[in-house]
Amino acid sequence: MVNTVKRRASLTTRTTCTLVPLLLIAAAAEGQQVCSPYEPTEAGEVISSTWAQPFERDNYAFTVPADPGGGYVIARIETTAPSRPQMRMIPPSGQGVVSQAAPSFPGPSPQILEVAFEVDAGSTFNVEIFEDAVSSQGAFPVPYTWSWDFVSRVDCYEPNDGLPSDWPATVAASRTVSFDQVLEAYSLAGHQTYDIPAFEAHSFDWYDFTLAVPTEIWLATLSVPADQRIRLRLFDSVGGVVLDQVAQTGETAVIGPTLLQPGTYYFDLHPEIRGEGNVTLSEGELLPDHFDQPYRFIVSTADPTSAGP
Ligand SMILES: [Ca+2]
Repeated sequence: MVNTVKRRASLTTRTTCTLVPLLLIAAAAEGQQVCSPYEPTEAGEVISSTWAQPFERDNYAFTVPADPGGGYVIARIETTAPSRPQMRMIPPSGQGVVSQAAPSFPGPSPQILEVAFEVDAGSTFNVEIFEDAVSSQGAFPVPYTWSWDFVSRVDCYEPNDGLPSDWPATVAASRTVSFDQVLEAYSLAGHQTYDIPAFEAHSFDWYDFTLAVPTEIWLATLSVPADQRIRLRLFDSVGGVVLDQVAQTGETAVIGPTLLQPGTYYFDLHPEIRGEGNVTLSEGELLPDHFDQPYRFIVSTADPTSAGP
């Protein structure tokens, strides 16, 4: 096969994360981090090649930029009918495939297969592009073009992962947040294997705050992706659960007021229902809401649901 490879600008849309002033209302524990803004990285390729014979499989690989929040990849393959394209995206673990899909057959020409799937920072995917042996021998070589585009989702709090059962290592990467500010992050988690399990470290987001005096606190999600059911839990400094609330799918949660004594507290926002991790756009599936919609939350010293002054 002879490949032509072109770099192109991705479909990335620019987002900005909520900046947190470094001057915190309460003292942050030593060594803890706050929001770290970064610019989204654009990445993608367009590759044209041919299958020389039926069943031919061409192998490729790509590496997602190391943007801490990760994002998603849209991969697309186009060929002339009746050749039927298939692709496999093999995640870092090498176990299983992110997608193995083909358009309906017989379909229109060109035959297009387009998928989207969540990716972690810096992940490398092996790619297989193959012909489904639909065309007659005389039709070869059959040209095809495939592409991938990375859509970065800026999350200035990532990486802030950890499994609750690993306490205290759980909160080693926790991010310190300010009071009374609307904060924004994404609940994307990339494919390390075929699935994105709900109970893996990288499916959790950890935050913390420290109180110098007894304070009434509200914890709330202000908006969440429509396809996720997000759990909000507050822990004390040694990992004891103080508060725990699971909203309905797509609905926000408010906990408070709760009178908390001085000390450091940790909380996590975790999708108990994650939504789809990959979809086939060329089959009419839509991008899952959590691919493009962040969740917004607040740690408030006043009722965040009441009208402001
Ligand atoms: Ca996280």
